[in-house]
Amino acid sequence: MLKIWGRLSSINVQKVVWAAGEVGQAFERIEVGGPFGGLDTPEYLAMNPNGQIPVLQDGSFTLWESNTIVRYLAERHGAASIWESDVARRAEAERWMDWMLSELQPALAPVLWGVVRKVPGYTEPSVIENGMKQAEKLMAILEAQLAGKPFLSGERFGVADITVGCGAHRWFNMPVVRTERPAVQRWYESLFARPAAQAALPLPIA
Ligand SMILES: N[C@@H](CCC(=O)N[C@@H](CS)C(=O)NCC(=O)O)C(=O)O
Repeated sequence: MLKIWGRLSSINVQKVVWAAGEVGQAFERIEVGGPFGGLDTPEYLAMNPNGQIPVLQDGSFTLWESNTIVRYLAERHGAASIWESDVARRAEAERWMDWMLSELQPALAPVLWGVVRKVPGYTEPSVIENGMKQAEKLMAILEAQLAGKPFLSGERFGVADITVGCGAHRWFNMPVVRTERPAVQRWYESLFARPAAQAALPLPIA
C-alpha cells in the first residue's frame, strides 16, 4: 500500500491524495506538517531534506515534490486513465502543472493566508488585493483555455486537471469577491463531482 505523508489542508498533499484516488491505489496518509509537526526529525529529513510535505512511499521507493509525485503515480499506476502517451499532448498538460506551481499557487497563497488563515503580515488589505489582482489575471487565462476545451489536459481528464483543480478549489471556496468565469466554474464543478476529488479536497478550506 502507498504511504502519503502530509496534512490534508496542504494543497500539495491534496494533489497527491487526489491522484492516488484517480489511479485506484489504496494508501495510508500520515498526519505531519502544520499543527502536527514532525518535519524536522532525522527520519523525516532522510525522506525529504526540504522538511516539507508531501512525501510518497511506494514500497521501497520514496519521492518528494508534489507535481513529480502526481506524474509518477499517473505513469506508474494510471497510464490508461490520467496519463497521456502522446509527447506533445502530454507537454501541453504538463505546462499547466508547472504554471500551477510557478504562477497560480504563489498568487493564491497570500490570499489564503490573509483571508482564511489570518497569518500575521498577510492580513493587510494591500497584500490581499495584490494576490487577488494576480489571481484574477491568471483566472482569465484559464477561462480562455477552458472555453474551448473540456479539460486542461485536453479532451479527457488528466494530471493537469488534478493539480490546477486543487487551486480552483481554493479559489472558489475562499470568502472573496470573484469575477464570474463560467468555463472555469463549469470545469471545477465537473472535477469536484469526482469521488477522488471529494476525498482529497476538504471543505471548508483551512
Ligand atoms: N514544491 C513543493 C512545496 C512543498 C510545500 O511547500 N509544502 C508545504 C505545505 S503546502 C509545507 O511543507 N509546509 C510546512 C508544513 O506544512 O508544516 C511541492 O510541491 O511538494
